[in-house]
Amino acid sequence: MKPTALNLSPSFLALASHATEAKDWHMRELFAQDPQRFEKYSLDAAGLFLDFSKNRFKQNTLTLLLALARERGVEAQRTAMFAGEKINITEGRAVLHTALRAPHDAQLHVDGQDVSADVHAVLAQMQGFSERVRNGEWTGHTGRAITDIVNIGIGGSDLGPAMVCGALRSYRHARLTMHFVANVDGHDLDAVLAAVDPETTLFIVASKTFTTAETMLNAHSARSWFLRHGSEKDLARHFVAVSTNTAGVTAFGIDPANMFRFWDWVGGRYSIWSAIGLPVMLAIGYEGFRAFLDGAHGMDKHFRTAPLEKNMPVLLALVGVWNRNFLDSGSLTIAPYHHDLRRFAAYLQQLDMESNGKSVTREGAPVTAATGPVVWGEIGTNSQHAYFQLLHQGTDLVPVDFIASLQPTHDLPGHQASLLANCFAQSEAFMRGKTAAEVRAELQAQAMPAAQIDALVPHKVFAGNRPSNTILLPALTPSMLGALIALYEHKVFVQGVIWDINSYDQWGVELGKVLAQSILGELQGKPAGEHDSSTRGLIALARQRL
Ligand code: G6Q
Repeated sequence: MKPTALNLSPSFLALASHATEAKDWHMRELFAQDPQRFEKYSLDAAGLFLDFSKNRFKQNTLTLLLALARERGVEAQRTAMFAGEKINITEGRAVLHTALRAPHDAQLHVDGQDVSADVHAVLAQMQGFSERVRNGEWTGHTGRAITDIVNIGIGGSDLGPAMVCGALRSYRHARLTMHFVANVDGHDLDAVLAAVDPETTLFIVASKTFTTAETMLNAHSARSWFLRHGSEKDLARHFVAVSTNTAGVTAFGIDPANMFRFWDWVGGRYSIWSAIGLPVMLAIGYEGFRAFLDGAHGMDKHFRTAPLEKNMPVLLALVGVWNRNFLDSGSLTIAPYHHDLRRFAAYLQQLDMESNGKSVTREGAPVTAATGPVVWGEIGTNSQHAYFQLLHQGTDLVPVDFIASLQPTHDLPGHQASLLANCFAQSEAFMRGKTAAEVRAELQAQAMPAAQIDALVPHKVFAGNRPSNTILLPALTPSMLGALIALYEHKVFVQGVIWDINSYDQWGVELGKVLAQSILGELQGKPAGEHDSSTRGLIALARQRL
């Protein structure tokens, strides 16, 4: 049955009318009116803590949002995803990243394939290989142990392992340094090659399709670089692949015995849990990787079984829908207050924007309400000294997700308390703001002349009432990082269901994969094609230099 257009659904209409009242609420008052607001609007799940009380809503807002989730079929779609139904309708695929982190005894068959057995067979292969590299048994061609691992991949085959290896830096093997090359810009690979030794470097060519132009060019260049130092027969000790394309891997010259498989039901941006996570297992070991998977599985269990009103990914998603569709916020800032999470915003940017950056419904009709926000961000406290100004006093409403861990993995005195103090102070300031009376009192206490105070007050007033969530981890462990990523994956899923879009295709990315091909030919000497004058002029300029 065709679903009702979102903007005509009863709960959406009720929320739209409710939002006209909400325009007059200030969170200061909401907190003053309800001393239990924090207790009511915060929860624990899978080891994480979420405080969503600093958003502009009342209990009846939440009731309406939960009704919207039910009306849009979140529960049924959740069941369909976990059961391996082909919810990625434009590609005819199941969406089963949750199966990658399920325990050994989980039973799941899709199209006659024993998904669980396949997943655990590859995990065992990864374990055997990573243990040999880590204990020095797997050596380079001259018998020296591996010291550097270079992952060559892009998008989903780069951002996940790069972010997770950075985040779990303090758990890494002391001998192994991880490098990530994604960009077709040769400066990326060049910088890495300048820093590594061909005798002790292992390249992982990571590509689901094994056809992505950037990755193939980088892999071929790395291969040529290696062959200046070693011979063809030595390649097997220095190149392994992660892919779904055995023929492509073999054609490149990588022994299929050194290939780690995954499957078309693993989307690129959801692939960190698959063999794409091989750099993570090499860096932190099998046990660490298993803990990472288990942490995510803990969040899966919570998401799958908790009632919607006590379900962390659902509540995070609903607050996001409220901000996006009813308070007109166009973007979401991610502010991790943990230095090792410095690629986290970039990771979430892909997860969220590639999934929910869509403007037609699952049935192919234009959407009738705004979909995914622009997701961006940087670590705190650095971001406070850069763009937080606009978040405090600019004209756009930009909700913030603060993410912090209570325990650090360093033992430098004083830093952690200072970091957390900043994180909590910012969320308080976004919520409270500062009134003209408060500013005036502050300036009077400094004995400033009245005329000067009058001139300064408007500049120093903060409206406040700016929404934020705070997510706390006990510590940034493999397991808690797994839970955190899974939280956002399910949040994105819930929003996609509410907006009735396919969160699992990415035609925009596919377009990018073919667009440059014809111009590349022209830059390399083929006759110029049909272009506008700007593109023609740029190609001509570049041809003079290439
Ligand atoms: C992710 C996207 C995209 C993809 C890259 C790399 O969901 O599909 O980012 O991961 O384009 O693709 P390959 O792994 O096939 O090289």
